[in-house]
Amino acid sequence: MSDRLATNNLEAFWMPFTANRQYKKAPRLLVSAEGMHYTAADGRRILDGTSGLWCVNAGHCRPRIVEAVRKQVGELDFAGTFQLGHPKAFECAAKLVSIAPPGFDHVFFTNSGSESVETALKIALAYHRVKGNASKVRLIGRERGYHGVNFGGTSVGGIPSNRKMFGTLLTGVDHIRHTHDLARNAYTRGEPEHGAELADDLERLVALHDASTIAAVIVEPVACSTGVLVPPKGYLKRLAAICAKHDILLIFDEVITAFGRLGTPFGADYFDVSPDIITTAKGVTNGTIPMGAVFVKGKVHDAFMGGPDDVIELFHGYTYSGHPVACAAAIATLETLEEEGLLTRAAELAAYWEEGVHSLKGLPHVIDLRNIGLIGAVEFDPIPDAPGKRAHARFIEAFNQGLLVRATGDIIALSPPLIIDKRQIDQLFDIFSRVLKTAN
Ligand code: PXG
Repeated sequence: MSDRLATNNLEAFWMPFTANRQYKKAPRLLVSAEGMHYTAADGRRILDGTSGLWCVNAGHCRPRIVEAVRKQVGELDFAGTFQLGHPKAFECAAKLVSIAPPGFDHVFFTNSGSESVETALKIALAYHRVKGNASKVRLIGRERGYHGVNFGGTSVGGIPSNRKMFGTLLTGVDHIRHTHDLARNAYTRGEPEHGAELADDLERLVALHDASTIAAVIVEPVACSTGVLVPPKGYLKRLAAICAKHDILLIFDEVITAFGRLGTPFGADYFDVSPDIITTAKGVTNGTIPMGAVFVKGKVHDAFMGGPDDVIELFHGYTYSGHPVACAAAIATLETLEEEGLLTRAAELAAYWEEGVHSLKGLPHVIDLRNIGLIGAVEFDPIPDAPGKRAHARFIEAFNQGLLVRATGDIIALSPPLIIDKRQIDQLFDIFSRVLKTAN
C-alpha cells in the first residue's frame, strides 16, 4: 500500500463495476498521469493501453486543457443554462457542430454517456409525438449493446449481467441480434465479411410490433464494452436503410467512437452512414471533466420548434448541462485534437496497429483477434465454469508488467490514446505478448 494514500480505510468507497473485496485485498492505485503513461502508487510507469476508460484520446494532462480548466473554474465556476446562458456553452456547441457529420447542427449537453443515451431516447420519443405520431413509442436496442447504466440505457442495452438484477426495466423495448460470429469471421482484420444480413433482424421486429409503434433503434457503430464487435461490411448501411424506410430514428451511440477513435471525427463518418441522433461523452473533454453531448439533426430539432416561442420546447435538462468548466475543457480538447491532427491520426496508425494486434495470433488460449481504427481486441477461450477469469488474470499480469488494458468477459480490449507512436505500439504488444505467453 502506498504511503501517498491518506487513509487506510478503503471500505467507504463502494467502487463501480469492481469486485470490491478482491480489489481491496490487493489494490491497484494510480496517482498521476502524463501523455501516454500513468504512474502507479509504487512509482512504476504504466503504459496506458485504454485511454483511461476510452476517454483520454489526446493523452493525459495536456497543458492546454489543464490550463483552460484552471482558468475557467476561477472565472465563472457555475452558471445554469435553464432560461439563462454563458458564452462558453454557446461557443462549445458551435465548435462541436463544426466537426460533426453533415446535418448535425444542434447539441444537447449532458454529463455522461449514460445521460446522453437517456436524452437521445427521450428526444426520439418526443420527436414522434410532436410530429403527430404518438403511437411510435417502442425503443429497439441490440443484444450485447452497452448504453450506460441508467434505466433507459440498461433497458436498450444487451449485456445480461448489467440487466438481470434490475427488475423489468422499461416496457416496450426489444432487441435485434448481435453481430458476433466467430465461426465465420474469426481473425478478421477490420470489418468482417459476413453478417450484413443481420441488419434484417430489424425487419423481424417491425413485422412483430409494426413500424407504427417503433420510435428508434440505438446501436454502437462498434460495440466496444462488450468486447469490440466490429460491424460486418454493409451492416450499418442496411440498418440505416431499414430505419429510413419505416420512419424509425437511428441513434448511433458514439460515446467511444466519436472524437477520432476510428480515424475519422465520428464513427458515422467512418462508416459513411448518417443516423438521426449521435450520443457522445468521454473524449469530448478528454476525460478531464464529466460531460456528454447529444448531436441532433436539423430535422429532429426543427420538429420541436413549431409551437409558440414562449413555450419550453423540451422539458428535459440537467443542472450541469453546459457546465462552464466542462465547456472550457471541451473547447480546449477540440483545439488540441484539431491542432495535432488527432481526429484522423488513428487512420495513419491503423495499418501498423492492425499488424500489432494480429501478431498475437497463436499465443495460448487466443481464439480471435479484432481491430478497427485504434481499437483492438483479444478473445480467449474461457476457463471451464469460470467465465471472465482468463481475461482478468491477463489484465492483472499486464498491470504488473507496466501496461493498462481493459478486461470484459473473456476479452481484452485495447484503445490507447491517439497520440501513441509506433515505438510505443511495439512496446505495448511486446509487453502484452509476454503476458499472454506466461499467464495461466
Ligand atoms: N454508451 C457507450 C457506447 C459507452 O461505451 C456509455 C454509453 C456510458 O457512459 P458513462 O459516461 O455513463 O459511463 C458508455 C460507457 C469498458 C467501459 O471498459 C466502457 C464504458 C464505461 C466504462 C467502461 O468497456 N462505456
